[in-house]
Amino acid sequence: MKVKNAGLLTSCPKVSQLPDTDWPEFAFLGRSNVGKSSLLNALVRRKNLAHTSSTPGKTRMIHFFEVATDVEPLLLVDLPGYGFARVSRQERNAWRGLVEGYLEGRKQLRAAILLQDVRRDFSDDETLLLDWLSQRKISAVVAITKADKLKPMQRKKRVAALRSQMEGREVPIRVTSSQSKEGLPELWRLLRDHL
Ligand SMILES: Nc1nc2c(ncn2[C@@H]2O[C@H](COP(=O)(O)OP(=O)(O)OP(=O)(O)O)[C@@H](O)[C@H]2O)c(=O)[nH]1
Ligand SMILES: [Mg+2]
Repeated sequence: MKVKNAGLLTSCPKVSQLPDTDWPEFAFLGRSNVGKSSLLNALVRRKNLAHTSSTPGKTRMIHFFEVATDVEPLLLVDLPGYGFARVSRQERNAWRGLVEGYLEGRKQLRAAILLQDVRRDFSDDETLLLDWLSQRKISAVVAITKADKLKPMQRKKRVAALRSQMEGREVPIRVTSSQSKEGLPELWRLLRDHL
């Protein structure tokens, strides 16, 4: 898929303010700092369209990016990350309300892309999210991020470990790096298959 143009459509702090659009959407979901905004930028080949953060967990809004492609227009959705330390129960509940509210009610959502750092194991956060999505019949894709951080042999081992941690869940996995750009055409192809 060729990206012709991309720009911010809107940023939403509340489920009640989601944009009333009907373009197909793909949402980036994952732990804070896993590389959601970076992957989104890399996919549309724009350096800092989605803001990457040196202060994890600052993103408390859902950002919608319009993307013109050679196939059809679509939206890429940058969701706030979870799992950073020292958040109150109230903040956790706010995250849950916003993200789950979006995912549950969004008819045009074609797939949720769950990101996972190649150097870390899946935690309950990720497996519970995958099961939550599956129960709601929301298609999920796993994008393993930051592949450039490991040498080929180590990476192979880590990807195999992550595959086995999926415990038979039938979710496609792509190995990516926003830095080296590897895996991005493969991820685009997978997304296109969900259009
Ligand atoms: N080496 C390398 N670093 C990456 C890659 N992707 C992201 N990073 C770095 O990881 C950090 C976090 O990236 P973000 O894209 O801001 O992560 P995020 O998931 O959007 O974080 P939140 O918005 O806080 O939830 C930044 O310092 C990025 O430069 C990658 O593929 N390779
Ligand atoms: Mg981000």
